[in-house]
Amino acid sequence: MSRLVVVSNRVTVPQKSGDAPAGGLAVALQAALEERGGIWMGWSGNSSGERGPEKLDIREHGNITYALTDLTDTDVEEYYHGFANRVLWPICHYRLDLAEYGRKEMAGYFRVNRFFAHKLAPLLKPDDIIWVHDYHLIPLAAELRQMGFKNKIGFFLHIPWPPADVLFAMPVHEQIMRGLSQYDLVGFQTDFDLDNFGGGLVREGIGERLEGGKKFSTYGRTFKGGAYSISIETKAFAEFAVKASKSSMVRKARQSVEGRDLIIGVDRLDYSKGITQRIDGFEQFLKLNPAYQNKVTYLQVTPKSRSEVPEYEQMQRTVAEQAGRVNGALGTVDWVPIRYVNRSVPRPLLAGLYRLAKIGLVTPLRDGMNLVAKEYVAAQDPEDPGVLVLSRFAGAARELSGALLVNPYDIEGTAHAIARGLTMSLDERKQRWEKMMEHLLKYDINRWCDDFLKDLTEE
Ligand code: ADQ
Repeated sequence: MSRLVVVSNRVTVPQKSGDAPAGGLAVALQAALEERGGIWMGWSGNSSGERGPEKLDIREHGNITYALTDLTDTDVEEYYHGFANRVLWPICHYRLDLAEYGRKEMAGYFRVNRFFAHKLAPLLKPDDIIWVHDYHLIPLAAELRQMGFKNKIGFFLHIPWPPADVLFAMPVHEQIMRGLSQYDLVGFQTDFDLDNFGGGLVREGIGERLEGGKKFSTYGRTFKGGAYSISIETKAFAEFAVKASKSSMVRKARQSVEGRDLIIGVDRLDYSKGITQRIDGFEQFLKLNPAYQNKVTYLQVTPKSRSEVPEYEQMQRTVAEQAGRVNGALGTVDWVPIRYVNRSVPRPLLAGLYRLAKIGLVTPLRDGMNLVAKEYVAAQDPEDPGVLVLSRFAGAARELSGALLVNPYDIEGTAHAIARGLTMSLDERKQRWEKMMEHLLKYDINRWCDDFLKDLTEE
C-alpha cells in the first residue's frame, strides 16, 4: 500500500496524554496515516519574523512523520490573513462585499504555496498518495507538477464552492481554477458545490463536465470530481456525550438553567455563521410567544476567531451589544434570556450541553458542512431527543433531513421554527432524530476518509 502524505495549513500533532482529545478530522486522518504510514505537513502556526524559516521541524509518532514549517511575518500577513482569509473565505461564502483583493496578497498566496511545495519535495517518494486540504493550498499541486511530480494528488475543499458569477468577481479566479485542474481528484462537501465548480468551467468556456459531472476536462487535463460530506466520529461522540452528561460540570450547567428549556448555539465567531440573524430570530420568538418568557434560556458559545482581522473584532462587539440589548429589553431580575459566552468550552462540557439542549440552533448564512449540527444530533438521548433547527444553506442540510430547515435571513421563519421545536411531540422528535442518527452512523468521518481515498487511488 502506498504511503499517504497529508498537507494542510495547520497540522494536528498528537498532544501529551491528558490534553483535550483531537477533533474528528484529526482522528480520521491520523488513522489513515497510521494504517498506510505517512507524512502530515503544514504550517506550525509560528512566525520566523522577517528571516526565512529554518529547516522543517520533524516529529515522529508511530508510523507518522509530522513536518512543520514556520512562515515569515510577511508570508503570514499576505498568504494567511490576506488572500486566504480576506479573499477566498468571503468569496467562497458568497460575500463579495467583504472580499479585499490586493495583488500583494495574491502574490504572497502563490509564493507560500511554492514554498510549501519546495519544502515537501525532498520528503516525497514516487508512489506516495498526496492529499491536500482546503482553500489555503489550492495551487500546491500545480507547483508540484511543475517540479516534475507525477504522484496521485487529491484535494478536498472544506468550505463551499460558489457559483460562477460570485467566483468570477475574484480577479484571479482563472488561476485558481487552473490550480484545481492539476489534481487527480477534487472533492467538495456537497453535490451543489460540485455543480458550481463544473458550472464555472463551462460558463468560462474553459472546460467540460464528463460522466454526469464526475469528471472534468480543462487546461489539457482530465480529472475526477466528487462530493464527500465530512462527518464526525458518530458512535464515539454519542458515547462521549452520555459520559459527559453525568459530569459535575454538566450537572452545574443543568442547575444553572433552573428547569428552563435550553437552546444552544455553538460557533466560531465568524460572519458566515449567521449569529446576529439568529439572535434576532430568538428575540422575535420571545416577542411572538410571550408565554415562553422566563421559560427558556438561549446559550450561545462563540470563542473569538481571527481577532486580528478588524471585521471580526467589530463583529465581536456587535454580537455582545446585541445580546445585551435583548437581555436588557426582555430579561427580568431572575432571568437572562441570552447567555453569550465568548470563550471556547471544553469538549466534554460541549457534548453534555448539546445533550441537555432541547434545541440545537445551527443557522449559518453559508457553511461548507457544519459539524456542530452533526455533533448535536449524535449527542441526543434516544429516549428524549432534542430538535435540530438547521439552515438550509449549511452543507449538512443536504443530509440531515430530520432537521427543521430554516432560511436564516427569514427572522420570523427562525422564530417559528424555535416555537415548533419546543412544542414538538416526543414521537415526532424521535422519528426525526432516528432518521438522522441512522444516517450519521453510516456516514461517519471514517467513511468520508475511505470514500475519498478510494476514489483517489482507483483508476
Ligand atoms: P468550521 O467553520 O470551524 O469548519 P464547524 O464544522 O461547525 O465549522 O466546526 C468545527 C469544529 O469546531 C466542531 O467540531 C465544533 O465542535 C468545534 N467548535 C465550533 N465552535 C466551538 C466552540 N464554541 N467551542 C468549542 N468547539 C467549537 C470548516 C467549515 C465547515 C466544515 C468544517 C469541516 O467552515 O463548514 O464543516 O470545516 O470540514
